[in-house]
Order: sequence, then structure tokens, then C-alpha cells
Amino acid sequence: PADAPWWTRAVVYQIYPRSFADGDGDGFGDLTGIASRLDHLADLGVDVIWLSPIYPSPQHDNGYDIADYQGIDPRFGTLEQFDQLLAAVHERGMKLIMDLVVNHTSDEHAWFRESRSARTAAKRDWYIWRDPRPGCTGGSPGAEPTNWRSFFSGPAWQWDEATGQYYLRLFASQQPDLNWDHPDVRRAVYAMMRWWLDRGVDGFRMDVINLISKGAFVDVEPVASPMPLGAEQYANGPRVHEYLREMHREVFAGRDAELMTVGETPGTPLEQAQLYTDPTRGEVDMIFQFEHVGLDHGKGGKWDPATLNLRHLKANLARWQDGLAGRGWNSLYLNNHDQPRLVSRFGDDGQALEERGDVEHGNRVRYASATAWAAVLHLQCGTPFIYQGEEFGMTNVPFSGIEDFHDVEAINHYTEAVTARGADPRDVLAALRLMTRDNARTPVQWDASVHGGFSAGSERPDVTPWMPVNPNYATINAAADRASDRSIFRFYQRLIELRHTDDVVAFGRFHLLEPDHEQLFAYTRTLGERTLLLTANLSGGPCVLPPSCRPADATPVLANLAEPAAEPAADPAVLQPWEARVVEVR
Ligand code: ISL
Repeated sequence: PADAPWWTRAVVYQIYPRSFADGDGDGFGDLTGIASRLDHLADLGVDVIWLSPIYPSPQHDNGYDIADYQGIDPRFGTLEQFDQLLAAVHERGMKLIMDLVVNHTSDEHAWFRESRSARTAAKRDWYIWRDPRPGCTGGSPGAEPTNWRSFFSGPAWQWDEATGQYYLRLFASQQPDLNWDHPDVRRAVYAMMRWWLDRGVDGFRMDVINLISKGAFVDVEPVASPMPLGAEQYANGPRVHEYLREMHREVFAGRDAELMTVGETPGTPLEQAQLYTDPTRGEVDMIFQFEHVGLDHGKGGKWDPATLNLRHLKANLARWQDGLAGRGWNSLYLNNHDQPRLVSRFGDDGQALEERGDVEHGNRVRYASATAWAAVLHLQCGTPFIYQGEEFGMTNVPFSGIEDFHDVEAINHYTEAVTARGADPRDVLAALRLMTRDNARTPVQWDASVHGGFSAGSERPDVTPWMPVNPNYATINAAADRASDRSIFRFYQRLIELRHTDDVVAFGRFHLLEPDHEQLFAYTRTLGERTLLLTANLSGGPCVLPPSCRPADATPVLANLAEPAAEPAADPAVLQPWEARVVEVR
């Protein structure tokens, strides 16, 4: 522990800039907005801020389509404001990491404009161009070079009439994939990364970094997989480890002790994660795994939502805890800008109770379930990530019709399912409401004022946020939560403080208890002589603690509901709905 890297004790907070805080009052979040809310983050106690993309972008995928890697989109501000923000973050003792989106660029990036200008263009091979299938007319259905599908519905190939070839785009049609096999592409990316590090940023979150090395461009057989058809050819592809090690040598060598890197890696099994995060290999510090956030997807994938089986989740997280212990490092997350809200998805967000008029009860279960899940996540071994609004229990959004959705993924899916496959729009919308990424993307609810205090221009009637604020902002907002004697924010503060101050939380060996229990998530963390025990009732009914979870001699460390001692009537062997307790075992 003494010589462990700094990020092994760190907690990261993700900002989705367009929805975090609007400083100039145009309805769109920006850098001055972020700067105005830094004290909220410093109070929370987080160590690192991860900024989702702020680069110039036509915003077809909310900035994950980058047109210029070395600038700031004017909607967000200027480079000068960025430098000021970075300085302000550093002044408060926090670090800042950037989103690095280099599997693809925007189709408006100068590299792609040149690449698509002619077959003979100097940068033609910076992207992945292929002829139509032999004997087929380019642009007609089925003429795509392979049968691969996009993450955002439809084929992964985009026809380009002007030069008579297809380009590969695993995401939206405006997100052409870079050709990482071209050494000039890699050199350009590394130079850009060094430019940001020289500016003072503290590392990168690397978007779909495990997809950069493409294998053979061949048709594949349909397989049952959460990944789109074709993914086995490029997910954790043939040269990805070689490229990441090259990146490490070219960009991080000599200065990596101060930095942190996290790779976003959908479709990555534990065995691959061991390679990505083994510190002796020099690739990345940690990755985001996806298995656990796919456990409530049905046979039809994400748009076929199913109920989470807690036993499966426990088994999965325990497998990652064990699998990376002593040989790599875990990231810990249940929320980000691509996931529905934790408290609505796996907890009880209280909205049904509130609709029936029981606001107080709704708030109580929302508090309890949000904090119980937070405890379950934050007391594991790894680096926890908090997504904006999670720290005071923001919920999913009551979307109504398709016109309420903004995300390219949601809209493409709806169009394909309803128009092309003739699915019942009501069914498609029901699934979208539960699973859409838009749930995470409404403006942060800072207080009970107009538009939740998101925008500096909130009082002006002509200012509307780019996406309407969740209508529950008057009850659910940061100010109300922080003023409450049941504060989710304060519970997160204590979890973060525990990680900073207790080596058992940071480094203790994880051991899952009661793997088959349907309500209870229980585990111990042990370091040397000391053991912490977490018991969390992840259900809306009472839960009798099994003997394995009732040590004879234990001191309370943290609890989300009142300590049993404070409520003499309560039976200490029973966890109340959504109750979580942490004790030190003597
Ligand atoms: O959320 C998903 C779709 O259900 C994921 O498949 C997601 O697209 C995948 O994890 C990659 O996400 C990242 O790259 C995308 C971008 O849209 C996401 O916001 C980003 O986190 C393309 O850049």
C-alpha cells in the first residue's frame, strides 16, 4: 500500500459538460458553469474529474464525434477558459482527465475530409475504405463489404457516392473509424495526447479503446452476444495490446506516476482485462468492464430489458474482484452517461410512491436504496466512479413520445424497430424509457429554482435548456439533499473519506458472503489483522441476517439508516428495506 499509485485511493467524478452547469445562460452547459460548481466537487471529496468531450464537434453523438482534437467547442468555451478551469481544479487539489475518443473521428474532422476527397488522397488510408461486395451495386441493400452491424443500429458501413467506396463506422454514420494499422495515424494521436499532457491535464479516459485494432474484414455468423454482429473481429483485436504499449512508451513513459488512464472496453472478458491492467505490461491503469451492466438485458439485448438477478450481479462483481486482485486494478461504476440512473434501475427511486401522493415515503426509499447501492459499490477494491447527479440521487426521466428522446442511439433504434421491422411503437418506447442513455443526460438539478438552477439564465423566459430538466427537480436537487438530515451527498462524502483514510477499503482482500442470497449483498475486506464487513439489503422488504453476517463482536463504521442502538425496538439481526451497515469485526 505505501508505494501504491495515487489513483488506487482515488475517487473519480464524471462531468457530462453539456448538462452539468450552464454559465453563460444559453441553455447549454459550459466550462464557466463547471468552474462555478467546483466547490460542490471539492466538498464531496473527489480526487479526479473526468470531462466528457468538450472538443469542437458537430455533436451528432454529443461530442463523441470530434472534429478537432486540439480545441474547445465554442458552445463550451475557449482554450483560455479551459486553462483557467484546469488551474482552478488543481488549486483545489483535484486532477482532471480528458475523454480521448480516437477509435473514430467526426466526418467533419480535417483528416476525414481529406481522406474522403479522393481515392488517391494522401490520407485515404487513415480511415477504413472498402469496395462493395463483389457483384453488388454500391449503396444498395446488402452491398456492404461485410455483414457487420453498428452499435447504433443498421450496417457498420457507410456508402460514399463520390469515391464509390464504403467507410467503416462502428457508431453513427458521422463517426468514421480511424485506421490504427497506419503508423501515421498512431503518431498523430500520440502527438495530440502529449499536447494535452503538456497543457497540464492528468490523464485520459479512453473511449472504446479496445476496438481500435480491426481483424479480418469478413462476414461473421450471428452469435448470442451483447456486442453488435462482427465485434469478435475487432473487440480486443489482434494488435490492440501492441498499440496500447506503444502509446504508453510514446506518451506516458517518464511521467505516468502523476497520471491516470482508464480504458473503456465493452465486450472485454476478465482474461483480457488482466492484460490491459497488469502494471508490468504498461498499457492502461484500469478499464471499464461491461458484464455487470448487461445483466438486466434480456435475450434481445439492451432493448429487451429484464429484471436484474442479484445473485448474478454478486457473482460477476466477485469474479472481477478476485480476478484482478494482485495483478491488475478494477474500476467501480454503476452509472455513467451511457447508463440509466442507478437508483431507478436497481434501487427504488420513489417516483411511484410520489405519484400516489406519498412524497415523504418516496424520498425515504430513494435515499435508502441510493445509499445502499453506493455502499455496495464503493467498499469494493478498485477506483470508484461517480456520475453527475448520482451523489444526490437523480432518477430516470418520464419520457413520453419519441420526440422526447435526443440520443442518436435511441432514435436510430426506434426508427429501425418501428419503421423497418414493424414493431409496436408502444413496446419500443417502453424499453427506451427504461434503458435509454438520455436518462442520464438531463440537466443537473442544482436547486428548486427554474430549470433546477442549471442555467445562469434560468430566470429569463427565453432560455430553455437543450434538454428539459427532469420534472422532479423541485423535490430532487442538490441543495435540498444537502440540507436534509437524510443526505445522499453526505453518505457519498463518508464513503470517499473512508477510502482515503482506511487502507482496508483501498487495499483489503475481497471475500463475498452468502452468494446465493436473493436480497443480501454481503462481503468482507481484509488487510492484515483488520476486517470490515458490509451487509446491504438490496430489496424493499426486511432481510434477516444469516449467521455468517452477524459477528459476535463488531464496531459500527458506517450505516445508511439509524444505528440499531438508536432505535431500541429494532432487531439488530434484521436489515430494514435497503439498509446497509459497515462494521469492523473484532
Ligand atoms: O451505450 C452503449 C450502447 O448501448 C454502448 O454500447 C456504448 O455505445 C459503448 O459503450 C461505447 O460508448 C462510448 O463510445 C460511443 C459513445 O456514444 C458513448 O457515449 C461512449 O461512452 C461512441 O464514441
